[in-house]
Amino acid sequence: MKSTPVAPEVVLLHGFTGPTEDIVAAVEVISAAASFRHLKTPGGRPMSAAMTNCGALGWVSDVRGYRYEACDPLTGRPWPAMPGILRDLARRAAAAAGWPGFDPDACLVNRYVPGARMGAHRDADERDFSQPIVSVTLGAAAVFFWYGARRAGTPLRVRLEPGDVLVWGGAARRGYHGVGPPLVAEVAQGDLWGAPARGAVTDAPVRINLTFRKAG
Ligand code: MD3
Ligand code: FE
Repeated sequence: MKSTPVAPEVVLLHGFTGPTEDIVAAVEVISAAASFRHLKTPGGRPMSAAMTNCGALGWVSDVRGYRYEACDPLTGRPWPAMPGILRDLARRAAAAAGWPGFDPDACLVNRYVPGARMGAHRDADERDFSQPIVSVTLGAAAVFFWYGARRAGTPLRVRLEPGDVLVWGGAARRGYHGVGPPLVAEVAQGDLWGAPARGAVTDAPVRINLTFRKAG
């Protein structure tokens, strides 16, 4: 398995998921129980990525601020349980990157349609910063921006492909980061039967990102 150290304590595991059908099916089960929704920032603006959660805790944002909650505010019910296939994936990825024993209790699911993005921020609502964060890209690719300790200067750009898994630990866990909109998949080859030519836009790209955390 190819892996690239992006920065100190940031490891990109290329294609770590293997085939993604079962992972995508698990996300469909989650979103059937807890719908994707556009959370509002504390300032009252809707976020461009749609979100849902699974696991004992789910990340929410509203006029009262950012926090983790045990229940979905839309339904009042607990967030859907974290499917074993997702928990195992996160644990295996963390171990492969050098953090054995990762035990995530929260998985934030972000959905990006064309134009949706996430500006530079850092994840600071979790209790235990000694635990890593594991992030999984599904569907379309996107460019990830890594600023590091300060939200300034030119970020490092890393293209995340579907099936890639990023693991962040140590000091990198507190780093500033963001992500651009989903990128259109280029058609590998034109053909004579009406398929689009190389580089043509096909379906609107949708990227799903799973972010596993130890939040509580
Ligand atoms: C580095 N999500 O949900 S994943 C987020 O593509 C978030 O959906 C982006 O940033 C996305 O908070 C980026 C990669 C990621 C996630 C959390 C991190 C990188 C991180 C926390 C600390 C450092
Ligand atoms: Fe983040």
